[in-house]
Amino acid sequence: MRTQVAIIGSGPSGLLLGQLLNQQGINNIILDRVSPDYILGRIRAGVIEQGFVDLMTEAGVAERMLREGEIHHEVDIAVHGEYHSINLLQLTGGKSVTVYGQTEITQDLMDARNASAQISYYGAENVAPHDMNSDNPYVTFEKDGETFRIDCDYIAGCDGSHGICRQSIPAGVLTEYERVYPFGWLGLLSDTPPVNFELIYVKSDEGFALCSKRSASRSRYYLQVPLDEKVENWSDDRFWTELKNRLPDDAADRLVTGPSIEKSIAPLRSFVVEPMQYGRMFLLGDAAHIVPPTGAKGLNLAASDVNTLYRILVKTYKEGRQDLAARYSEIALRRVWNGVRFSWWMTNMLHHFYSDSIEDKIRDSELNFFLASEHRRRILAEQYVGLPYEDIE
Ligand code: RFL
Ligand code: PHB
Repeated sequence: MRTQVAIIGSGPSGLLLGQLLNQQGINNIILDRVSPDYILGRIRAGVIEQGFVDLMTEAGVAERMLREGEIHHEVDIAVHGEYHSINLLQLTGGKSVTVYGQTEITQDLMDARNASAQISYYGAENVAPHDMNSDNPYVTFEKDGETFRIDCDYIAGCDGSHGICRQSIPAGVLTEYERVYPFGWLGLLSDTPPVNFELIYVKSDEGFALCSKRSASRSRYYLQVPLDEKVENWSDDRFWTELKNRLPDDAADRLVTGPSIEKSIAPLRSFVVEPMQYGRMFLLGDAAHIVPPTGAKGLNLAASDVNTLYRILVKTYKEGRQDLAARYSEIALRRVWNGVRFSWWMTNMLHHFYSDSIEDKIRDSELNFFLASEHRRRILAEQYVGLPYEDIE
């Protein structure tokens, strides 16, 4: 087989890139090792920046997002029982975020893919990129006992944090930067009305908690837990009791509990590789960087990588700009590092580090400092709604 762009990974990065390229008449094949249902079963992000909504609109897949997604002009931060409202709209001169689940985005993109003429292979085993540093890269994989080869111009590594693309780059090419935090997030999804219209990020003596949602009848809550905590130790009852414990009193009184639909623990880390490319293979989204979810930036950074590569490839194919592909990593990384810094900063300020050290007191002081004045809240708001995408010249 031959295609222009071989895309490894059918998460939001791979699907969105495939859809945007398809719309420009650039052929692509998507490979994923698991099934569509498995991908749709992962409960992850919920807060979407305007730039991402605009990109989905450009890709022709934002119709349901615009209809069903909730626009949020505000986000609340509760510190030891006291609320601080961050008025995103006013602080950023008119910007807001959309609350719409990653599962729904993935579903919308899969529907568009199915309606297109582009090919996808799910359940693809032993996927491997080859000759990425030559002008003739190719990808091999196995399916139903048969081996396939895809010759292509470029390979897009959209295969998440444990994918094969990053691992296939020879030793010594990449530099890895990593920070592991001493805690994870225990998430619970339930068909109960959310405790609040706005999201509430909660700092309490017992640790961080987050009240989020997927709709007016579906809630998503998170609790900071120590790194070695096991999900089996958390009955629904224990989760709700601990959440009430951490929430401000009025929210604890309003909280509607119910059976969980999903419960899982995600460890928190910050991770970046440089460069985000090797010859004709590019790394996008979680394949290149991981951020702790505190700033809601993971999926949004994946979208900005897609935006960068998409615009570079369109100029490459349509305007013959052969110089641009080599600049993907340098352009993408500028925005990535902003997101990594913001997520790290929010994580530091809002979590309990179980240390009772001077750093804990300084983190408390920093949070209070940033919440205390309008121009400091603006710094937080501008980053929460998302920094602008860079133009590709
Ligand atoms: P994905 O979604 O991991 O998709 C990668 C795909 O690649 C496939 N794959 C392979 N295919 C073939 N061969 C191989 N060898 C392969 N290895 C892997 C996988 O099967 C998979 O289908 O990466 P992508 O597309 O880059 O998307 C990234 C996002 O999923 C991630 O950044 C966000 O979910 C992070 N995140 C959040 N981001 C936000 O912007 N806002 C949020 O509110 C937010 N909340 C979250 C989050 C992540 C969380 N967890 C569980 C990590 C909340 C949580 C709890
Ligand atoms: C979510 O709804 O899953 C969510 C929202 C905000 C975050 C992280 C996760 O910062």
